[in-house]
Amino acid sequence: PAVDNATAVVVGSGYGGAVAALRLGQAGIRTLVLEMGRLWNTPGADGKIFCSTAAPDQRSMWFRTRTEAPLASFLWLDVVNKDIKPYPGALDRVHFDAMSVYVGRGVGGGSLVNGGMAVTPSQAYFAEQFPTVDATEMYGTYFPRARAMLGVNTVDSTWFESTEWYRFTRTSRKAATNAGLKTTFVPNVYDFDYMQREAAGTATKSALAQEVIYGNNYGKRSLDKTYLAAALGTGNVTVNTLEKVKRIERAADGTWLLTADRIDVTGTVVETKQYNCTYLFLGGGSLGTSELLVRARDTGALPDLDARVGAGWGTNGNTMVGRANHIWDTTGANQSTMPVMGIDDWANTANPVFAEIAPLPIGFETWVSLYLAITKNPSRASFTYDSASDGVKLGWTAAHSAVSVAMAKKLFDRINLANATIYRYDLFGSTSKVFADDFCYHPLGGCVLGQATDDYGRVKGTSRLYVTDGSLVPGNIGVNPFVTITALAERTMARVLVEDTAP
Ligand code: FAE
Repeated sequence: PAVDNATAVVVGSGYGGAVAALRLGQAGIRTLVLEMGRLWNTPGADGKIFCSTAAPDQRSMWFRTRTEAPLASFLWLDVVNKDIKPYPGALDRVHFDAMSVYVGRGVGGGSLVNGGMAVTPSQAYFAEQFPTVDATEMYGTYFPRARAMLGVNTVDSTWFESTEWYRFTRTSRKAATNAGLKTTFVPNVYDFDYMQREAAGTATKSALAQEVIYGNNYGKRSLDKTYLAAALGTGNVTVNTLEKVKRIERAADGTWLLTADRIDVTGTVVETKQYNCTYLFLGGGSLGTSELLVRARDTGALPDLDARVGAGWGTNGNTMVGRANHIWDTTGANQSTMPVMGIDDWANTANPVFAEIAPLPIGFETWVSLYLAITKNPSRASFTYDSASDGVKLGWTAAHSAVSVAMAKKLFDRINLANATIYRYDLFGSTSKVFADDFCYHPLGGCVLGQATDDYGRVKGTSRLYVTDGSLVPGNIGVNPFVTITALAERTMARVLVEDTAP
């Protein structure tokens, strides 16, 4: 095939990819972004770009015949999932042996489908996880830069205390307070002024219309509206969609050679393309980047990559759980999809947990308090190359997940005891499963900063190859990860543009 040229190529358009694209474009560097998902800017027959969780269609999930929502059932009935037509939908669930991982697909990556929670970790825990990074500089420069660019804001507390849309949060807060636990407001990138107008009936509903994991039609400042819009605005950045990078190798002249499959909306490969570039930035996320690098090392394309490429992977200690409230403690039929509060027990060194109070936005009273717990699970797993599938396997086991469950259980047993309440057994599939131990939203690691890369994301054992995404984070960051990923990418770009690309 003919080879297209760009000075820099960025693989993926999530947080890491979007930061790289903007800063390269601003530096006047001709940059091409390759994204395997589609661009979400065209309304379907119903006039909407994305579908809601209540009525999922082909736009919901990445090439599926049936949706695979995180809550598999309600009262043990499979009321949640629907048959759909295979299509490059916005949410993917990637299955490994003992863990499946939710990721976003499309221009904007995870920002299209996530809950928008924009949390900065405590400086002490950040320093513990990244001992070689100057934490003062991160908290003085790069975290504020990331938050400003991402459009982080916080719910108005007066409105929060009175609106029906956050009754579920207040009910969970009461239960936590009864157990002597601390709660804290969690910032978000969803525009809370817009949400208040939704509630007042003066704006089209999105967060208040069950839209979130399959995309938000309004209100959310996803990356296509922030970093990526600014990147395109530089005039130096182009984005090619529905192109999946398969292979990276070094050309004889030392430049990078990439091979990518272009698919159509049925998933058929319509073209195999080649690209040539001087600088290569990997922003395919923890799964995408780890797979590309492990494959490159273990097929011999880049044999000098560090042995730690593929290692240091974790789930951020994720586990979900539901509690049943008393009949008088209602959670409300109307629930905003954007979480705004967490139970913060991270300082409890015997059992650190940070649990987001999650909605169950299904339009009727359920008395369920749902939580996404982030636990300080120290388990780590590795990706290994699988030549039979030319893909990777992930060594995460059920025993690894059991550590997260045990930590979350300690916290929620405490809450149940203090409130004389019980768990819900009907939410996560046909068995009486209380804790969701088989999926996660926060894949982290696989190319850990300072291990498989230098302290700025430069991949060891080669040159002009950079990682800017969640694979840099060593398996756990104690809070929802995208602000950290964005801030680390800002730090890498500030350094690399000065030291590596100067003429
Ligand atoms: P990511 O955003 O996943 O972007 C990677 C991009 O690269 C994707 O668009 C891929 O399609 C693309 N790609 C991958 N491989 C290739 C390839 N070979 N060729 C071409 N393109 C490729 O990576 N985090 C929070 O902080 N707060 C939340 O509230 C939150 N809620 C979440 C809810 C859900 C349902 C999910 C799935 C995630 C949530 N997360 C949340 C996690 C967050 O979205 C995730 O950490 C970041 O998106 C990771 O950013 P990266 O840049 O690493």
